[in-house]
Amino acid sequence: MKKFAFLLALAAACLFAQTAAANLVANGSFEDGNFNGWTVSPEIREGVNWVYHSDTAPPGTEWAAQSGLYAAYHYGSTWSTFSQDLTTTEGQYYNLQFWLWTGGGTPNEFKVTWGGTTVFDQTNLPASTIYDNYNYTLLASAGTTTLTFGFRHDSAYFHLDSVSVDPVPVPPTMLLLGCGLFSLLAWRRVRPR
Ligand SMILES: [Ca+2]
Repeated sequence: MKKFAFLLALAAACLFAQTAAANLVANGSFEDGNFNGWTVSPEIREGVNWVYHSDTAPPGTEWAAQSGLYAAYHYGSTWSTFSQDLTTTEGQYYNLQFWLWTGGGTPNEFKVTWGGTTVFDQTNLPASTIYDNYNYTLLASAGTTTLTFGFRHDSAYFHLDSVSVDPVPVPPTMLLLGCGLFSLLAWRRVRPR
């Protein structure tokens, strides 16, 4: 009976372990009020690449943050990047999510890369009326994955906010199968001979 309880606890622990997940992106909502955690190229400078405090902007308007009080901004024809090295697990899928406001006007270009692979690259995006949500499921192929946002917006602003990268949970059926096999192996080891 004790062995049965042990195996039951083992299976429960196996299932519970799956629920732990955290955003890998440091300062993804820019609520530090700056670019802490990010590498910005070619420079951090107000009016080019900067973090803006939006408490005076009415919610839902262009100069409001998507979440919290701060968002990151790019303006101008200088190609600029915000990037961050993430600690990932090779073979693990991740959900990348972020929110972008496009000021409109041409030319503009917005590009996203994941470990050097282009996820999104579009020129002359139309003006936003609300922050647009972008969502991708991506596979990590190394222990470190660089996430990079690239911008050019000659006559208006890009606003980036609420960047998150979370491990994609294993599908429940696969998890149950894995836990079942693990418990079965444990059972074979502890059963009386
Ligand atoms: Ca924010």
